[in-house]
Amino acid sequence: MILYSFRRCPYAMRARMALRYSGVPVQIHEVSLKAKPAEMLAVSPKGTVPVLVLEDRVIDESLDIMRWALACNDPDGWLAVDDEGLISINDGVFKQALNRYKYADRYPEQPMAYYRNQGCEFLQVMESRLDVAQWLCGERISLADIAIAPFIRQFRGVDPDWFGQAPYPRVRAWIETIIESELFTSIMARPA
Ligand SMILES: N[C@@H](CCC(=O)N[C@@H](CS)C(=O)NCC(=O)O)C(=O)O
Repeated sequence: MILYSFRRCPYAMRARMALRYSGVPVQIHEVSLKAKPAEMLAVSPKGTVPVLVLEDRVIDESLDIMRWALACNDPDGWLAVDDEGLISINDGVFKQALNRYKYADRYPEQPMAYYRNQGCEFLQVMESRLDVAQWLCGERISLADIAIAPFIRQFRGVDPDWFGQAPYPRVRAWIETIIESELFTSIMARPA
């Protein structure tokens, strides 16, 4: 099985984490987004990563790849609780705010802080959840934590000083725990 991936893509990160956690063996093919391999485009013409090529089919949406991996093997019960609603807010309004915050010079209609404030609405939802439980959906880590974390990491990376003092201490601790985990560091390791 082959996973076409791009190391810094948050969608590819979530797919790599789920695949590694499940223990399903995959060969990772790092692609250049500027020169996507013809073999990848032949099986998935929409041209986004990640793309998982199975013997009998192709899965080219990151959440579908995660769910496929967890259906194969889910040792810690990441699917015991599911929160499609939270993940879709992340992938929708939050991701849009993140893009504008990160590339604010391309969206001069509003200042950078405006887009950051839009993203903070989601951080506030997360902070409230993490105030009452250790993870986003309760006392156990779940699909939502892993699906959302790469995007929060990007948000944090736009202005780490701001993030470090923003009123979201629980989100800060949560993202640090995930980023420092063996799972995350292993999927970010550069090939030797
Ligand atoms: N809905 C897709 C989105 C994937 C996506 O947008 N990936 C970006 C990289 S982060 C991509 O491949 N963009 C195409 C390009 O930059 O040419 C998924 O969840 O897999």
